[in-house]
Amino acid sequence: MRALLLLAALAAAAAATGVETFVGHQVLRVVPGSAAELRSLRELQELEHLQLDFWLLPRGPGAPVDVRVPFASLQPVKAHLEARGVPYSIMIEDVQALVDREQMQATRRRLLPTSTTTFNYAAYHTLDEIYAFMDLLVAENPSLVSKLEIGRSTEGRPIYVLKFSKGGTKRPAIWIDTGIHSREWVTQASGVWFAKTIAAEHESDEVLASVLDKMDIFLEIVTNPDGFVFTHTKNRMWRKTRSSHSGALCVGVDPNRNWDAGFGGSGSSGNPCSETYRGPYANSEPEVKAIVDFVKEHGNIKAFVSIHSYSQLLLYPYGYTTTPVPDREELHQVAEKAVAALSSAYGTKFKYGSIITTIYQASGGTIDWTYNQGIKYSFTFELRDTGRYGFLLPASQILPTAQETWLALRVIMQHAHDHPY
Ligand code: 0X9
Ligand code: ZN
Repeated sequence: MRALLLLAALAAAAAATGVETFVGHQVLRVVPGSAAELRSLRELQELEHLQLDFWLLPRGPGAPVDVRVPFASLQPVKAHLEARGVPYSIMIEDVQALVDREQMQATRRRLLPTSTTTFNYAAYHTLDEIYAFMDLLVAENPSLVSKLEIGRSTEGRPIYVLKFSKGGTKRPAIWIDTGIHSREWVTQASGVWFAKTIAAEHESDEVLASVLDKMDIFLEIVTNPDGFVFTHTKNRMWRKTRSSHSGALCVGVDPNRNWDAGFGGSGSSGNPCSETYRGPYANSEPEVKAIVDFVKEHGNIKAFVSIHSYSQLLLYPYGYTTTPVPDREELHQVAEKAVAALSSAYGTKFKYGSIITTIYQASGGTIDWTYNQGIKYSFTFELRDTGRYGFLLPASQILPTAQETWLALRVIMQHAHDHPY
């Protein structure tokens, strides 16, 4: 009863401050069994007034589609599916209940960290806490770690990259980014854990030590800072950037459709209100442009790994075309080794393959651009889970998620180290 009252109070307080709530929203899973059932889902996608939020987009017959349905749309959506004989199940009964649980766990601590040793890696953190963590890590490891500001977000926030380097100039490098989609919280949390793990194990972990003898590692933990702040303050389900482009009624661009690789093609939207809005032109988003400029100016990045959630996938290019990449064979083998290492920790199963054959066509995506820039080892992950909690993965899964992913990253880094090009 007391918990219920607390929840009611939290919801009321949230409503009063303009915070988006998800009371009574459900996440439905639909597995279309035929092309006709898939069409029924695509019809739903077109109905903007329903305000549906596709957590997993329609891909093809047999592939699950997860969709967050606001309370007011539940009846029409279920009726639409039932009338067409499309089966569905309820993955999340009440989205707000999970958001509240996450918030209650997080409010136990709200002090800025004072050391990377006492930092709670098993909790979700705000932007300020993560930025404070970065400064602590740099201060505690001055000969290994430095912090670069590679640009500013639309709302003027600094965009930081951690550099792990034992010396040299423009050494061949490995790039890792997390959190380009702001609501994919387990990715930023994993990024924090990778940072402290690199600092803690750069001598004891033989693979890491040999990688860092020849290469540098760049890690961008909060790749979409404006979106991330928005997920903490206004709308936990925010995915895009926070830019407004002239004339658009809706805010934000999908930063994984804004890159100059097949930009504007299918698998992206020209509608500013869509969750996959590509933006007015390639690199329109300062968060994307900052990385583009950095990669070009550096000129010696050999592996590029962009980390998303959820679905448990390890993917390589392309997403915008079915034409296989020239390095398909090698990338496929690296992915196979990486997912084997990943599952050795907790048995978590990852599928792997090219983006377009494994999920769906997505144009203007990060790693298609990096691959076309000549970065052969371009990969993208979709971390846990497969839909039980989706973007609302309980904090208790942060450490296992980060640990298993790290094993896969080590394989990719070692392969890049052993196969210079
Ligand atoms: O649609 C996307 O951008 C990715 N899925 S997500 O749920 N994280 O939004 C899939 C596109 C494939 N590319 C990458 N995973 N980068
Ligand atoms: Zn994503």
